[in-house]
Amino acid sequence: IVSPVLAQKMIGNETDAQKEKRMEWWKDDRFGMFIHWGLYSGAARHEWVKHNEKIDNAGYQKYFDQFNPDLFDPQKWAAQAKAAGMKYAVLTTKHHEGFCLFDSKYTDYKAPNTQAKRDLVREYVNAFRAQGLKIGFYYSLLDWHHPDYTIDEIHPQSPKDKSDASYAALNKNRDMAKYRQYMRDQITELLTKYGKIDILWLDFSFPRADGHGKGKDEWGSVELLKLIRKLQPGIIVDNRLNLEEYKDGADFETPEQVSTKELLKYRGKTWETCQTFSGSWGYYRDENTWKTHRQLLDLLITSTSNGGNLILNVGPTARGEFDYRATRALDSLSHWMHANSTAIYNCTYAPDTYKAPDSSKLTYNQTTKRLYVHLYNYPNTGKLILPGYNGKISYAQFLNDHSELLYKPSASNTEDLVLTLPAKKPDYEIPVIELTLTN
Ligand code: JFZ
Repeated sequence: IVSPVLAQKMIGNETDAQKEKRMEWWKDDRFGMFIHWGLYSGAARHEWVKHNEKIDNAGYQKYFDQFNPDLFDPQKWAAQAKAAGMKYAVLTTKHHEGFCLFDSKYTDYKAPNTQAKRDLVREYVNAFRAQGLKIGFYYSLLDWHHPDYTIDEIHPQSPKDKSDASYAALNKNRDMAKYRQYMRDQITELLTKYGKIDILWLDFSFPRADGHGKGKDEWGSVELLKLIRKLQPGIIVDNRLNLEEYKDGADFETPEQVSTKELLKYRGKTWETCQTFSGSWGYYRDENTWKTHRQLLDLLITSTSNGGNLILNVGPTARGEFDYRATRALDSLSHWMHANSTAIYNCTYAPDTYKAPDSSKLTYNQTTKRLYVHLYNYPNTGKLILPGYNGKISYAQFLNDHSELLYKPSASNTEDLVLTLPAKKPDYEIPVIELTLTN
């Protein structure tokens, strides 16, 4: 818990009003696509495979040698994201494995030196920008390949013996000051060579009392954030730089893989929950834990109904395609969003005066004064009670086809309204009713 006094420490001098303006599009857009793609996509068993299986650089080399994304078609990625109603994307330019999808002057460990022979980040930027999507970069602070990155608690070569002496022996030729410069140089490349970048997603901090973790001092977080703001004044930055003591040390919170129940706690904050289709972020061929369409919809609706964003992750294959399971999941979301996105974009949680009807969740557009009732269980009675809504609404319709829904005051409790619903549920997993509010 950060005390309010400490939280007043500032790195820059932006006012609250300026920040609100800068964040406006992001809050309105609500829904984005995360893309985790790298050499680990070839191993196809988790983006942490290098760490999980304690593979050294030599042992990992085969994934670099094999990398050949012959089906990579970023226009197709962008079209799939856009069809699903996603408004922005965030691509891993470098994940913990250290491999860079972009053409960096500061390393040979990059896509142009593989069979891909080109800057894949540039192609992503061009394709997504052309479709009107906002552009985000994920950049890993951790680096399990760089020779100057010190071996710590979270590293493939972390020692079994946790004594300071064994860490010191492993790190005698490693220099974090040089690694910090490497990060500044690469982030400068990313933020100067690709035009306007809308989001930077830095990942992640793990400060430890025993000194074998990493946080703001190891990353040089304050200096890094100043550099980022100087190069891209409009950019939106996540909260994983370990700058919690600064009021402007982050733009949004990042509740990761949390349940929809937990999202209720984030009301009133600025946040984006990041979620996977299947559990792993990188392509994991044999994973059998794919979320259902209903679970994905619930994440999207619950995020909006608690005033936050959802960034849903795709892990493309080593050939550069979204696999069929991801494609099917996106197709189902497209079907729902085509008809119901008005209940997501520019929406947030409803004022407390509106109680959610049975088995429903509410979203609310303050500008248009519309309330959206997401029907998790379609009533087989043909009736839906709107509790305490008498006098509060002037019109009701399904959102998907704008067909009128008739209502009248309840006979038993005149505060309530009773909506008449058709016997046949509209062809959406979770149909949405739009209520026009009288004020
Ligand atoms: C990180 C990565 O390690 C992971 O591979 C993926 O990229 C994800 C989006 O972010 O995972 C984290 C980072 C921070 C926390 C948990 C998982 N955390 O602070 O709880």
